Order: sequence, then structure tokens, then C-alpha cells
Amino acid sequence: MPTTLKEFEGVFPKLVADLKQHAEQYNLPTQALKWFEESLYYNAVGGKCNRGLSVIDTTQLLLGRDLTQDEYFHAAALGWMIELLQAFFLVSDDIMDSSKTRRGQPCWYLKPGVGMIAINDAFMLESSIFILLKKYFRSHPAYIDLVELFQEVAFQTELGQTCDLLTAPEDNVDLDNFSLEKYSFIVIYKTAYYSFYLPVALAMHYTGKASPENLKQAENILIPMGEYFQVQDDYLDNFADPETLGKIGTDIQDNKCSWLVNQALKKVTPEQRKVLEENYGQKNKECETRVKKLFDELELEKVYQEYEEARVAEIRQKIAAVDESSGMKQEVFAEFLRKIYKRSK
Ligand code: DMA
Ligand code: MG
Ligand code: MG
Ligand code: MG
Repeated sequence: MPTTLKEFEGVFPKLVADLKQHAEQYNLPTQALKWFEESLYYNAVGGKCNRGLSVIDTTQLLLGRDLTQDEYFHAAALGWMIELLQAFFLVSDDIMDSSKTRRGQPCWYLKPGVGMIAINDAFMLESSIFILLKKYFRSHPAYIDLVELFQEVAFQTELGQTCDLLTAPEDNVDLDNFSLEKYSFIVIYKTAYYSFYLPVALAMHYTGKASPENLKQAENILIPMGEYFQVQDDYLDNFADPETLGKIGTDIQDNKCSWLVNQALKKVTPEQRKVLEENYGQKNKECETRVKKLFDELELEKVYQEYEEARVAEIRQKIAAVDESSGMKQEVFAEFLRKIYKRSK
């Protein structure tokens, strides 16, 4: 049975207490300690936690049995470390994307009294990962692999964010700059590694099943799954109800090389392309509305639904071809796919 969000969230207060205790050794002022705690709860909790939950589910599937209390805690701790990594990325991503809301509340940097302190808070969220890793995994045989994995995946994500931002200059809208090749690079790096490969790879290291072959096999399935997930994110940015999604879309105004604009460019007439040239990437509500209207005219919703079915069929085929003799389990990937298929938030 997959674990529940409630059970997973039940572990977080213990980890916050650990982090506070670690900080307290430096006798920092109470105000700073409270600030750190508030940032941890505000930024790491309140999402779907698919990444964190997947570490636990994968650990259970790889061991082929229920987890002991101690194993559950350790798998959950690794899961929360991904959620902390995600919090670090989201706090900074929302500043860079000029977003307004996240998980149904104001973005952290927009909270009164926070502002650009959020940048330092993002760094603290990242550092928290390594404090917890050391506390709970220092004597685990895979300790150094776990540390290196977090460091490498963080670097990969930052590379993706670099390309995401560089293909979306604020002052220069040039549709020729976009392409599906660039898009694919951006989303594999900014999203797929940390959201899909990382949870499964962590569970593989934790359970001692991280042979190079198993890791490669996992990567071959999880990277396409992560690409599909970011296509969903781009689709929802424009087509979802912000109430349900918990965030207000920014991709059109931000001039992003999103999946939708790339699909639009494949279908536009010269006149429609002109509309896109004049209205995409403008920090202006009317221009945004005009682009949204064009996306409707081009029936991008339908294009998306076709993409979704084709992509999911492909991923299912890859899953069915996984050789289980080396200890890998098809269900690891099937369960992950189930969590995101046809998601609306
Ligand atoms: C998400 O890209 C990537 C990272 C590393 C946070 P995004 O800006 O499309 O995410 P969101 O739509 O959640 O702001
Ligand atoms: Mg964003
Ligand atoms: Mg972004
Ligand atoms: Mg997005």
C-alpha cells in the first residue's frame, strides 16, 4: 500500500526540531531561530509531496515488504530532504518568475517583512538537507553517494533554470529563440532529475540496490516521465483554474519557452504569428489575454490531450520492459506514473 500524505507529514516536526537544535549550538538569537522555523513550515509543507512520498513507496517496493518504524522514518527523512530541495528551488523560482501565489498562498518573498530575505531563506533550506543527511545517514554505507547525488541533482536543476531564464529575456521577445529541442533540455534539467530520478535513486541507494545498471534503467524511464510532468505544468499554467492549481500562471507574461508556445508556433498562420510576436512576453494583462485567446483558437487543449495519451502509452511500454531479475520493480514506476496521470494540480 502506498503511504499517505498524513503519515509523511507527521515526520516533519521531528526534522524541524533537529534543525533547530543544530542551529541552537551557535547560540543564535531567538528571533532568527523562529524565522528559520517559520520558513521551514511555510515553504516545505503544503504541497502534494509526490516526490517525498515516492521515496517511501519505492523503498517499500524494493524491499518487498512493509517497513519497520525505523525504516519508515529514514525513508521519510530522505523524502523530506527532497521537499527541502524543492522548497529551495521554489522560493527562488518564484522571485525569478515574478510569481504571486504558491500552494494557494502568497509566495514567501511577497509576505510582509520577508522580501529579499527570502534569498537567504532559500540557501538555509538547501543547507538543511546536508545537516539532516549527516545526522541520520553518516554511518550508512551509501552516505557519500547520497551526498553526491543531492549535490549533482541540485547542479543539474540549476543548469535547467539557467537555460529557462536565458531563453526568456524580459526585454527581447524573439520567437525564433524557442524550439522543442531547447524545451526538452530545459525541462529534463530543471524538473525531471530532481522530481523523478532523485526520489527513486535515493531509495535505491538506501536499500543497497543502486547498481549502475539499475540506476541507468531508472533514469531511462524517469527522465521521459519528468518531461511529461513539466509539459503538464506548462499546460496547467495556462489552462487550469488558479484556485485548484494553487498558483497563478506566469509563463506568457514571462516570455517562457513553454510547451504551449512551442506547439502554437507549429500551427500558426503568418497572421497568428504576428499576434504572438506582438503580445507574447509583454508584462501586460491585455496582451496575455490575447495570447490566451490565440491558444484557444489553435485548440492547444486538444493537442495536449493527444500528447498526454501518446506519451503515457510510451512510458507504460518502457515500464513493461523493465527486467525485474536485478531487483528493480516495474511497480516503482507504475506507482509514480499513477500519481501524476491526468493531474489537475
Ligand atoms: C519549475 O519551473 C522548475 C523549478 C526548478 C522550480 P516553473 O517555473 O514552471 O515552476 P512553477 O510553475 O511551479 O513556478
Ligand atoms: Mg515558476
Ligand atoms: Mg521557473
Ligand atoms: Mg510552471
